[in-house]
Amino acid sequence: MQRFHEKVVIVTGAGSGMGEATARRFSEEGANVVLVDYHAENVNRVAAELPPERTMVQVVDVSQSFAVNAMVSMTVAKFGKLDVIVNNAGVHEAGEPTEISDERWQKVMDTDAGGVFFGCRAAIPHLEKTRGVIINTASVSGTGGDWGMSPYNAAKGAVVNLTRALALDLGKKGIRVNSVCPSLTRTGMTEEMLKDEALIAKFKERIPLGRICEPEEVAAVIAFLASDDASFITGANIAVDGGVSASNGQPAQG
Ligand code: NAD
Ligand code: HBR
Repeated sequence: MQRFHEKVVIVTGAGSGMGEATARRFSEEGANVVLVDYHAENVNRVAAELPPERTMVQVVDVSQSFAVNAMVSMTVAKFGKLDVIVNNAGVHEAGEPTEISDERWQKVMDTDAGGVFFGCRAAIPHLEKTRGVIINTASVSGTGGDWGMSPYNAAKGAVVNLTRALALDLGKKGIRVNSVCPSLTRTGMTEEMLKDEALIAKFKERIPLGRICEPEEVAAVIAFLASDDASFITGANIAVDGGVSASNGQPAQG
């Protein structure tokens, strides 16, 4: 499929995990892709495997609004327009609430919530011209609480409701805004968790499909939401969770 031929797509957090898989997917489908990450080595490694004439790298910290504004301006300066922005970069902070320092709270809020808002805000004037699309990476952690993840839950909850609010504000401009809400996915963020076999067994018990998500499975949903196949979908927070959110929380019997 070449659904994104001549489209211009920004993907943040493209140096690893879901962002990497998403950048590769858009590139495979013909897009001009701007790969953004603050980890220069990783994002350059991913970009080196994509067609140079359709690929741009920007080393940006998405928690800094001036840098995000420049990211969008430089994209439009190079490719002439913007069709899609995927606000995906994120960090995870966990622990008992009393153990969370001001700095850790601020880091997750500034990156996971602030970075998403800054990306949306900078992109809007350009997306209005192309009747473009915003996709944010939220999480199942944005639609319900987790034990020991209060800062992350707060930040992802902000992304979920920001997605709804922006869909209201931008619908008349022809801009669609959606999010994906994955459950545990095999990426850099979860590398340590995935080594804990007892923990993963507990996760699998709670996932009706009985396995961990792969980053390419999230990328496929992001590509769908960015495509014309999703032309009447806006304000939706789409679970990509193997069925986790179908449960009311009671344990399996038998
Ligand atoms: P990852 O760590 O593999 O990738 C995240 C990327 O974002 C990294 O390359 C990192 O360098 C980059 N990044 C972090 N902070 C940044 C900043 N301030 N500026 C620019 N780049 C920054 O993790 P992932 O799981 O692929 O994470 C992608 C998104 O998916 C995140 O928003 C995460 O919260 C979300 N998510 C992850 C899971 C999971 O289980 N892995 C589940 C649900 C949602
Ligand atoms: C744990 C998983 O749901 C996440 C990091 O979002």
